[in-house]
Amino acid sequence: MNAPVMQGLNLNTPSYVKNPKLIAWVADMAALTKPAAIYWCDGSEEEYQRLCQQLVDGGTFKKLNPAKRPNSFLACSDPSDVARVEDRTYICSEQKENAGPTNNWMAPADMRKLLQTGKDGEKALFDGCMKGRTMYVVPFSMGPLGSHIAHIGIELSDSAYVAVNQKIMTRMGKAVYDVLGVDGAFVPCVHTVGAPLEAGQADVKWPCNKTKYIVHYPETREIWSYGSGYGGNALLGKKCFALRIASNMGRDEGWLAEHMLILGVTNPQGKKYHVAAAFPSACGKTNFSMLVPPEAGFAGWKVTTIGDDIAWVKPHADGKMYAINPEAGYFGVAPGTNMHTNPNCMRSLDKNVIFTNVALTDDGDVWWEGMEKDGGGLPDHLIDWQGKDWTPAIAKETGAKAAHPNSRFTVAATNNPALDPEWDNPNGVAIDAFIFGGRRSTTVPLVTEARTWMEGVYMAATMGSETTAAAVGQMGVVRRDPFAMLPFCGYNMSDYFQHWLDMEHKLEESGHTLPKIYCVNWFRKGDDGKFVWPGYGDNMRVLKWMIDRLEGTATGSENGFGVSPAYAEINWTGLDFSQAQFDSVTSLDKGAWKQEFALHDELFTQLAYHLPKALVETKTQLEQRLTA
Ligand code: SAT
Ligand code: MN
Repeated sequence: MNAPVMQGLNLNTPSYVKNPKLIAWVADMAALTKPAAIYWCDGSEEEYQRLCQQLVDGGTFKKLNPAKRPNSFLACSDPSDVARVEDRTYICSEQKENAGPTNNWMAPADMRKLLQTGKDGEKALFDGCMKGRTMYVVPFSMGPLGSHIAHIGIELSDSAYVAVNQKIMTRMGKAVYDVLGVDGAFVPCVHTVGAPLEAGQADVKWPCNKTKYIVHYPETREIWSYGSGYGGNALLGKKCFALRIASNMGRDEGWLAEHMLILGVTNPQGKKYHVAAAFPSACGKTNFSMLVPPEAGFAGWKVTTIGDDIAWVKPHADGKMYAINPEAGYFGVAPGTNMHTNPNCMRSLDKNVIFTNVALTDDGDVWWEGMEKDGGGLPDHLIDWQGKDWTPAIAKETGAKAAHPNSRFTVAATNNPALDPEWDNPNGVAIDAFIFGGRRSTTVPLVTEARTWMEGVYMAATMGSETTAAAVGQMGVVRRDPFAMLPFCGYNMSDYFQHWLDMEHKLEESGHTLPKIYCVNWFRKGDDGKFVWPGYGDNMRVLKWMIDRLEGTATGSENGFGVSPAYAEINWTGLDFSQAQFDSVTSLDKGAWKQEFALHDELFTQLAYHLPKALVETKTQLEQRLTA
């Protein structure tokens, strides 16, 4: 152990931590936040069990019935702290233009006053914010340890809930320090629930603060998070690092940090393809990444998961784009998950899971809306996510949900029976196709292949989606969500478009055929307001058409937007889906597209600064083809 650095507080630095910059930073942060103790996580199983028990003792965790859900826990948050807070999320670049019109911005100097140094006699938010609490030092690698694509972060947090979640979500532990060495680089991430404890004051089970700040300094690659203990606000490796900070790294270094699942799809002949797909939060990325092909008509086809939420994609000297999943676990949406929608996920959740904001059954297990479809029907009685009694009668009368719509499970990737053998390969997997999809009840067809890289980038850039419960705010309104990155792109969105356009030339130089780009929409609704496309496992039918296109066996037809399948090109074995139904999910309505292009115009007006001219030209061409 090193000698104490701070007055009155022992840093307790373990001897295996040898990075002076890291040690000095921890000392500085301890001096600012004034925790009662510092604990360096080693990532061991023993430590995980000990911290979970501590969370049980403190009331944050409830241990589930080990006969039903071994080694699993339920946490229920403060009702005000249930999702990402986009209006409290800031990109503090030196120049406002570099954050762009889609991000909240404050000058870094002003933000530092607010968070760190104080101003006009007012105390800084982080000053003493960890009083009475333990500061956990959480070392993690985003990506396989030591991979040339991976990066290291260190999260300082006063939440043990964060420490145990990070153990599942990242490669967390001692071994990170071996990679970091004496002078390795790391992304400093400081997180506090913003609820200091005065001497003798009892803690609450989910401490948080009404005031919230989720702050990124892209130039210095720092993350500061205040006031929330939930998901992407607090598990800083995820959206804050792996997307907002990493997108900045990617722009500077020539790679991509994307809100994408990665899957492997193997045909009956054993040939394997890799696909990366972007959808907004809570639009089925986890389901798609764990897809089980229909039994009938797809014998020998196999889908395997590499990642369910984030992809780091790097062009390689061999002319291909290689992707890794920087995460090591899944923080997925529970409601709607069942044996029909995602059997692999249900099996992943058998044991060793942390659940947040789902309901508790009378026999000490968990429940959420959608589980009734697995044969059991509705349970007679539950304790809902807010600790209140729930019965089918109460639900009918009040509409109360047993589980919060953004309730989540945290589970290790290794629990997934469909885990791809390459998921941990430090070199990543070569991507054959990118898919972009939004949640649109009208207008956007089931599947379209972009004719060119340029048109694919256009489709992704102008993507719209109906909002979900994953972020605080109104649900179900269509907003533009370029590349499903609207809340996650850590720099100017128009520069990000240009970065994507530049990839074409990077790869062309090495003589490679680029990945194909597809636009999909599983969510078209009929006149009855119901989804027409069955989705889930049946999305395999669309995926197979894409593979046929890659192999050159499907011709498709040009529809102005791009290339779409003919009805006869889709394998319909085992599904009763008529030509008329197919037409209703693939049709292009001229009137609707006129309105759609007006929305693209609005987006382009908002993004006018640095907007690539090529996108505006592409719009003119597509508009002529689609609405003429
Ligand atoms: O809260 S998270 O950002 O982790 C999940 C999501 O919104 O996609
Ligand atoms: Mn996500």
